[in-house]
Amino acid sequence: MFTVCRCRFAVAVVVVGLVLVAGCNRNGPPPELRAIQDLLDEAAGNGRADTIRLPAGTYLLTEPLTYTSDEGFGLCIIGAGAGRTILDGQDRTQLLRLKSTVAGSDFTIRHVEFRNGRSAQYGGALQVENDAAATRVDSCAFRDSRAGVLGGGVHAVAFDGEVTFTDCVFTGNTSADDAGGLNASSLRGAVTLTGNRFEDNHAGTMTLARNLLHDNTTDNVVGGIAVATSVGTLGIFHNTLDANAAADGGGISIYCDQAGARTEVSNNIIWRGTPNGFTSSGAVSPVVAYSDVQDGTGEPWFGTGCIDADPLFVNAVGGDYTLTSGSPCIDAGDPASPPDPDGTVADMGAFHFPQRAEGATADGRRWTQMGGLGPGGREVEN
Ligand SMILES: [Ca+2]
Ligand SMILES: [Ca+2]
Repeated sequence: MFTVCRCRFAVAVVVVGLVLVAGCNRNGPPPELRAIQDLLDEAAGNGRADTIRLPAGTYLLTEPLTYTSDEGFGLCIIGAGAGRTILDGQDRTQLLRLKSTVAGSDFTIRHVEFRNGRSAQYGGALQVENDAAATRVDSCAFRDSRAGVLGGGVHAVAFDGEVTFTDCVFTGNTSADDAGGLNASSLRGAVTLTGNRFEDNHAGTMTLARNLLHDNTTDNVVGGIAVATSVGTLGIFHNTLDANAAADGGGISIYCDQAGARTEVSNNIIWRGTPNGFTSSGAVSPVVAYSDVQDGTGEPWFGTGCIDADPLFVNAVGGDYTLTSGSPCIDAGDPASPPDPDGTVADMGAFHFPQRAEGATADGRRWTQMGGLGPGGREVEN
């Protein structure tokens, strides 16, 4: 699906076929890691866009790979696939740190697995600060990493740039403070998180669209989705949350610092949040619409189209959060939302229940069931 490099400029450096040497070098990082760091250093100042390809293999890091640049050109880092190209911090080092302050320096990271990262502060596995350009992370896995402050798996922040995570897996990450899986924010840009999977991350996670979050736990606030904004607009659509627990805000928690902030929360399933499914604080009191929220009935935020009924997942215990045919969430989303790929009214939650055979939609378009992140796959139009 993601085979086309999104660098804004022509690819200038392509490195393939690095020879991997297993184990560590007592006198420093092994040669293949030194070679990668050399490429990053060169890319940071060569006045053009670069792509660095990481061949399949397990890279045992003893110090982070770093890239700090003030040139307005992009950087792509592309692996052979999560599970094939693995950066392993051996429980002692952060894995990758990227930083830029200028426009045009888009970062793309794709098909890489990050695991066993450690950071005393931010981003146990990956730390990205891209103030004025886009950060896009596609089809990566973040596992078993830990941060001392924020973003056990990933810490990705921007002032004006957009931050996008698509089809990533976050599992077993921990932070001592907040955001066990992912901390992503942009002061004036957009944060878009689509099709990601969050499992067993400890502390909060933040997400927006079509994410599945279950069994996340924190001792602080927010087990599932934590979103904060000062004056921006937040949209939280088509997420499925189940069995997320926190001291407060087990499912979704929204904080709006100033009255100018806007929020839209609709088409979600928020089930078994402990102690509650939804909380908000700050200058704005968001209203949830067209969502299935356990114990939401009577709450001031329980708005138009909301229901409080068992979503009838196929097998929540087994991690299958697709809907059974009797689910009250089917066709219960906002009628004004884009229709499901099968042409019917939007279902609540991350996975829609297909009511028509593949290839047949009401308006003649075709759609195909894809093997996606959920056990039932996701559906895409084509
Ligand atoms: Ca460059
Ligand atoms: Ca539907």
